[in-house]
Amino acid sequence: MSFEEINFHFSPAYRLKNKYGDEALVSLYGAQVLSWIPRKTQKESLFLSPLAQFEAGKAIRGGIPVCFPQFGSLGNLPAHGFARNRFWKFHKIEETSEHITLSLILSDDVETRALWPYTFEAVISVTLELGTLKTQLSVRNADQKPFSFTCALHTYFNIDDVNSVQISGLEECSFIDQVDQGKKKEASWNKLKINTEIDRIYENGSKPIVLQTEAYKLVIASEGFTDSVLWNPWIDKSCNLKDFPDDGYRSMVCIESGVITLPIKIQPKEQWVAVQILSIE
Ligand code: TA6
Repeated sequence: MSFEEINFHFSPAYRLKNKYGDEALVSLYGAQVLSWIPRKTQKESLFLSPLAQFEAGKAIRGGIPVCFPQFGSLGNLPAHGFARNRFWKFHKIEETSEHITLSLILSDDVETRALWPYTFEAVISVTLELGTLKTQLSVRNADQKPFSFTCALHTYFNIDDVNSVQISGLEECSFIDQVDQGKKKEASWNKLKINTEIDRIYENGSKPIVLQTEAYKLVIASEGFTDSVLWNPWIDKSCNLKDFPDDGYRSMVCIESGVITLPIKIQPKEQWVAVQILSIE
């Protein structure tokens, strides 16, 4: 196992390696996983935009952005909340013979309280095992009053070609179609094809999703997350994102684990935990 702190653009970052040769890179800024290279494929599994902006206050386009305490524009905070636009703090590193876990912590401060008037502690724990990357989000209510939040691990996957990727596990789930006025739609029951902008919030519980590309088969499982988001910006939106290549839609798909449709409410001193488990088969 190895753990190395490096400078990555404007932020400290931590390079994790396990004894099998799996590697991950996690930035202190946003507590964002930026790279995961399983030994089994020796390929980058996560998409990181070549035009990503590495500037304090801006979200890094790619990897696993942490959306907290708000998903998307479902509230009056900046899009996807503030957690991905702030420097977290190193919390701890834990190692066993089989895995290495890095934990980073974000607590409230005068800026966050001006946006979201609560005292909290959020911890992101990234665990690297053989062929598996676990990303756990825990939120503790350190306030005297209850608070509610929505969240997601907005994971960008690297794919060879959007025309050949296959996604299964969502066929039976109803979804909210964000590109059709947020209409609730019934299960499509057929193989998912991405050939236009797709932005769907599936209430799929913790049912695993399988992403099959030409290079690898990846299972996206979770515990504690109740919804999954499927997003590909396609052509027009790609051209309108300045931190994203015009043809970037061909090489990525976001499959995100979150709690979106039914906000989480925690009482003072309570803690909520959920984990996304990515496994290469
Ligand atoms: O997760 C899908 C989504 O909510 C899309 O609607 C799109 O806005 C995407 O997130 C990216 O959001 P961002 O704020 O990172 O540009």
